[in-house]
Amino acid sequence: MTAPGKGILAADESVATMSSRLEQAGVTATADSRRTYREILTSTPGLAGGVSGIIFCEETLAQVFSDGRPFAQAVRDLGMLPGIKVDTGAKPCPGLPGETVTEGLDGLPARLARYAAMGAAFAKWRAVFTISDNTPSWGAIACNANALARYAAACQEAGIVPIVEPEVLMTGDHSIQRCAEVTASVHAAVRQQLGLLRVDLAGIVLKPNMVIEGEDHPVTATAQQVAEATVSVLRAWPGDLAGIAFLSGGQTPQRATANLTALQAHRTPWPLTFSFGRALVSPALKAWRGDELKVGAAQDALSSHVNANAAALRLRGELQPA
Ligand code: 5MM
Repeated sequence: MTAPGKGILAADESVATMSSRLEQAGVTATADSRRTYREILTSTPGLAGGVSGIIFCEETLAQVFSDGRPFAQAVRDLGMLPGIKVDTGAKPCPGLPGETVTEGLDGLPARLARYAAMGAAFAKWRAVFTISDNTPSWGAIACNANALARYAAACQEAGIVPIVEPEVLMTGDHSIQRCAEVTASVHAAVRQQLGLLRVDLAGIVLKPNMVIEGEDHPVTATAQQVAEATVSVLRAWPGDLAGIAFLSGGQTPQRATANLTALQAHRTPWPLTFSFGRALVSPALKAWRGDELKVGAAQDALSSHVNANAAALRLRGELQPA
């Protein structure tokens, strides 16, 4: 999953999110249009050159390619690993108005056994934190960190590699410094809970947000500032973590790639790669719009963004100080 020069493609939008993105692109949302779109992405020629694994949602993992092969099998045949999002979404957190807790722990071991039998090699769980004057609260941080750790422990017992995704959203007008403080607090709680549940850090991939200003903040940080602030927060993680794969969080594809490039200039004990969703697939969806004559254009768009990010990873050796 953290092979040199490769990242992870996040194509695990929930049915609701995927449907709304398809409708916005002028495509009627059905189980089959969601399937077709995921097959177009997955079968992009040469994708395995820059992508080690693809995350799907449960619906896609249960679907088949147009030639009848289950998605998990087709992905493996193409030289990548199939993964599955196993949380059931961020839901209102009782007692904490306006905040969420990510659910999906009930029955998780049985579901993980089923996903493993369907061919899933890894899993993903995303906790979501919003920055405002009084959020995230310690309560929201604590219960989401505990759920992430329980999920990760269950994955390791099931022989599935967990991607642990604590996402501090870009929504808001906060500064990059405030994002750094909140991200550091969230990570500290996640590390503590992973430790309490004896999760083997060498067997997890952390999927964090980059440390970046809120989307309504008046000043846009440079890629070097984002990289510096991000690595400063991440240095609290021990060196035995298997790898760090960033989400894009609503950054433009160009900014996400520039920031990923700047991150490669920092010497770290773990690989710093990408697990982007929107920053990889948005241009492809825009190019496709449900038109079968545009499948090639959609795949070219995905390829070009995957290749740009994979190229950034290959700069690691060159950009780091000797
Ligand atoms: C692809 O989107 C994933 C699932 O979102 P929903 O369950 O809300 O539909 C999401 O978890 C994604 O994997 C991460 O947020 C990273 O995606 P971005 O677009 O932020 O890189």
